[in-house]
Amino acid sequence: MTIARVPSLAHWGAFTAIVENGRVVACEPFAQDEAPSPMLDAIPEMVHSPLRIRKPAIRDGWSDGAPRTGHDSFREIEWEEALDLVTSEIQRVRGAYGDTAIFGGSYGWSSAGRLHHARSLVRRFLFQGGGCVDQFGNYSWGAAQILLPHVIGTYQPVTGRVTDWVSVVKHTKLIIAFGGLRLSNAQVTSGGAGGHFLRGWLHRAKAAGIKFVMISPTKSDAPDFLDAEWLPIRPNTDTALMLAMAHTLFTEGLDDTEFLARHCVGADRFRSYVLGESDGTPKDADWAAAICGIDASRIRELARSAASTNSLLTCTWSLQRARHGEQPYWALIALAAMLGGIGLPGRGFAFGHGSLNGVGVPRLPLPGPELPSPKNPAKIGIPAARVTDMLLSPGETYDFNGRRETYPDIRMIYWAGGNPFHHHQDLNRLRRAWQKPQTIVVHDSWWTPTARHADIVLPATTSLERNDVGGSSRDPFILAMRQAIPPVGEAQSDYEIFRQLAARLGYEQTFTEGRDEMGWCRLIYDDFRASAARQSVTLPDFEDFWDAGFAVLPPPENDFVLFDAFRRDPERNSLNTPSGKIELTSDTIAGFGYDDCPPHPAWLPPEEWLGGELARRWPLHLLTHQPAGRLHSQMDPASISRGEKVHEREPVRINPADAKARGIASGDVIRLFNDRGACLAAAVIDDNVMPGVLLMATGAWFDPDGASGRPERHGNPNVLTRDVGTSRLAQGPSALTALVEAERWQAALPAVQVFIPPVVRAAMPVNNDRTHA
Ligand SMILES: Nc1nc2c(c(=O)[nH]1)N[C@H]1C(S)=C(S)[C@@H](COP(=O)(O)OP(=O)(O)OC[C@H]3O[C@@H](n4cnc5c(=O)[nH]c(N)nc54)[C@H](O)[C@@H]3O)O[C@H]1N2
Ligand SMILES: Nc1nc2c(c(=O)[nH]1)N[C@H]1C(S)=C(S)[C@@H](COP(=O)(O)OP(=O)(O)OC[C@H]3O[C@@H](n4cnc5c(=O)[nH]c(N)nc54)[C@H](O)[C@@H]3O)O[C@H]1N2
Ligand SMILES: [Mo]
Repeated sequence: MTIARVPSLAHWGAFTAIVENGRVVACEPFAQDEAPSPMLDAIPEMVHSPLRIRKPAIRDGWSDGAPRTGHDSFREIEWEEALDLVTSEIQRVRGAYGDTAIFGGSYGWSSAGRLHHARSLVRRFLFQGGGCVDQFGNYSWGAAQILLPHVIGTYQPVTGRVTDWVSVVKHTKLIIAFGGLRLSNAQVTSGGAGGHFLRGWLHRAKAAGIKFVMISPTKSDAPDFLDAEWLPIRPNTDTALMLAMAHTLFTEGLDDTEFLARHCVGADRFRSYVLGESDGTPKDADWAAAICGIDASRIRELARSAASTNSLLTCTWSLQRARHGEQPYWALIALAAMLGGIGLPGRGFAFGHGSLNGVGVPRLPLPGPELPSPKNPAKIGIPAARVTDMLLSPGETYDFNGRRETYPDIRMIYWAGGNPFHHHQDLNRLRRAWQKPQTIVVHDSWWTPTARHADIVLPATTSLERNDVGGSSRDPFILAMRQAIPPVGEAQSDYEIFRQLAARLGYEQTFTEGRDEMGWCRLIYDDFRASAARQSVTLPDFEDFWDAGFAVLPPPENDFVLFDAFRRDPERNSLNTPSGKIELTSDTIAGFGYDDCPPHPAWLPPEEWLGGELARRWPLHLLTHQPAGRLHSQMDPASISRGEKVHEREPVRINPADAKARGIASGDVIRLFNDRGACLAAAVIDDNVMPGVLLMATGAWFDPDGASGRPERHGNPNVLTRDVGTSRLAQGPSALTALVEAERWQAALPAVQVFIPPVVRAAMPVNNDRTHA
C-alpha cells in the first residue's frame, strides 16, 4: 500500500490529504489552525462520490428544444466532440447575435485555488474571445457595495478591512451586534481559511470584560459562552431600532455635535427626519417599539449605554440581504457618527465580524493571491442578482445606481463554479426564465441541480486532482495545493478545458500566455511575494514554499482602526465622497429620485414583513441563514450535511407557540408555502427562535417534484424567497424578506431524489478501458 500526505486548501480550511492507493481517505487539519472546521471530513466522500460527473454529457431533448426540467436524461460523449460542440455554439451565437448574447457572469464561489477558480476562468476565457454579459457585485453584500461609496467613499469595510480584533479587545467595552456573531459562519473564508480565528477572538473579548448585546430574531446567532444579552427583533426592522436610538441621542443631547459638524454632512436633514420635523412622525423609542418589538425603555437605555462607554456597533451582512437593505447600513453609520467614535480605537462601526472567518483579523494590508483578470470588451454586466429579470425581459430598462440600463437578449449561458439553482431567489421563476436561452453549458464536478438544468455538461476536476495556490486577503497564510490523486473519471481542470476551447477558437496563446499549470502557480505566488516585499516582508522563494506547503505573513505592527487618519485630519485625509466627509444625507442619491432609497437613512416598511398587511395571509417570516455543515450547496450530499437532516429534509426552526397553533410536533415534516412556491422541511421546535419567525439554512440541493403543483421535496428555501432588488440604487438580492405559511404534511412522503445521479447513457461505442477512480 502507498500512502501519501499532500497539502491542500478549501474555503473552509487548509489540510493535508491522506492518500492511499490513489484514493483520498482523510483530511488532516493544518497544524497551525487553532479551530479547524469539521467540514474537512466531507472532502474524501465528495471527491469519490457517485454523484461525480465522469464524462462530458449532452442533455436529451436539447437539440429538439425540449424544456429543461432538472429531471432530464443525458448521453455521454467524448471530450473531442464536446469541445467541438461548445466551440461551434460559441461561434454560432457570437456570429448570429453578437457577444452580448452570451451570459458568462457565472456567479459562484467555485473552489479556493486561485488559478483554477472556475468563475475567474470562464470570464477570462469569454472576455478574451470578444466578451460577454458579466455579473457585477455579489449576493453576499450586493447592497452595501453600491451604497457605501456614496456614504463613506469606499466599500472597504465589507471586503474585510474593519477595525481589527486587537483594537477591539484593548479598547471596546460594549459591542452591540446587529444580526449577532454566528460562529458557524466563521468556518469559511473566500479563497481559503489558513486559520480559524473568530472563536479565539471572542474568547479574548469576553475575557477582557466586553459586554455583548445581540440583536437578532434568534438567540442562536451568538455562542453561549459570550453571555450576550439577547434582544429579539422582528426581521427587517433594525433600521427602525437604529433610528429610535438616534432619536434618544438627539433629544437627550448625547450626540457628538463636534464630530457631526467636522466629519459629516447632512446631519441636520437626518436630524429633522428623526425628530419628525420633516414628516410629522418622531422616530422615538415608542414608535420603534411598535415596529421592531423591542421595549421602548430598553431602546432608550441601549442608546444611553452606547453613548456612555466605548461602544462598537457591528452589523452582519445578512441585514442588507433584505428589501431596503441599504437602510440599516446607512443608519448604523449615522448612529456611529452621532456616538462620535468613528476612527477611534475599538469604537465606531463595523460590518461582518460575525459573517465570515477573517473579518477583523489583523493582517498586513496586501491583496490575497490572485489570477490577473482581463477586461470585458463587451462592457456590459448586470447586478449579480438580477439574472432572472434579465432572462425574462430582454430590451427592458431598469434603474441601477443612478443609471438607466437595458437588459440584453441572452441566447447562451456559460456557467462554471456556481449553482444558481441554489443561490438565486424564487427558483420557480428562475426555472421559467432558464428556458429562454438555446444553449446552456455548465462545468461542475458533481451532478448539481444546475448541471441537471444544462445542455452540455463538462466534468471538472476537484482541487485534489490538480495543482494550485490559494489564499485570501483576509488570511495571513498562502497555501500550496498540490495534486493528490489522478482525475476522477475523465474530469479535466477548468483551466485545461478553457485552454482547449481557446485553441479551437484561435486564442490559445492569449489565454495561456505561454504558461502551463505550474507556470501559473509560480506566477501567482511570485506576484504575492513581490507585493509582500514592497512592504518589507520577505517570503520564501517558490520552491521552498511549494515544498513546505505554505508561507505566512507576519502580523502587522499597528492595530488597524477604520478611518483613524480621517478622524485625525478630515481635511487632509478626506473621504472619497463628493463632500470628502461622511454623508448622512447624500445629494447624489437625492438626485436619483428613488422612492425606495431616499437621500438619508429612513424606515421604509418592506412589502413583506410581520407588521404589514400581507402578514395576515402569510404570518411567518422565513429567514434563511448560511448552513453550519456545508458551504452553501457544496457538500450537501456528504454525511455531515445529511446528518443534520430529519427524514432526509432540511430542518426548519420554529417557535413552540407557532408550532402548537398549527399542530406541528418536533420532527414532523411540514410544508412551507406562499404564492411563489412550496417545499417540504422538517420541524425543529426551538424557543430560541422568536414567535413569527422560521429559521432555515440555505443550500439543500433543489429537488423539484416532476408532477406539477407538488412541493419541492428536500427543503430548498429559495422556492419561497422573493426575487426583487433591495432598491433601485443597489439592486442587491433581498432573500431575507419573505413571508410564508407552514402546515403539517399529511400525504405520503415523497423520497428525496436529488442525491441519485441522473440517467446517463454511456457513449457509443464503449472503447475505453480506463478504471474509474
Ligand atoms: N435564500 C438565500 N439564498 C442565498 C443566500 C441567503 O442568505 N439566503 N446567500 C447568498 C450568498 S451570500 C451566496 S455567496 C450564494 C452562494 O452561491 P454559490 O456560490 O453559487 O453556491 P455554492 O454552493 O458554493 O456553488 C458553487 C458551485 O461550484 C461548484 N464547484 C466547486 N469547485 C469547482 C471547480 O473547481 N470547478 C467547477 N467548475 N465547479 C466547482 C460546486 O460544486 C457548486 O455547484 O448564495 C446566495 N443565496
Ligand atoms: N458554514 C458556513 N459559513 C458561511 C457560509 C456557508 O455557506 N457555510 N457562507 C459564507 C458567505 S458566502 C457569506 S456571504 C456569509 C454570510 O454572513 P451573514 O450574512 O452574516 O450570515 P447569515 O447566516 O445569512 O445570517 C446571519 C444571521 O442574521 C440574522 N438575521 C437575518 N435577518 C435579520 C434581520 O432582519 N435583523 C437581524 N437583527 N438579524 C437578522 C439571522 O438570524 C441569521 O442567522 O457567511 C459565510 N459563512
Ligand atoms: Mo456570500
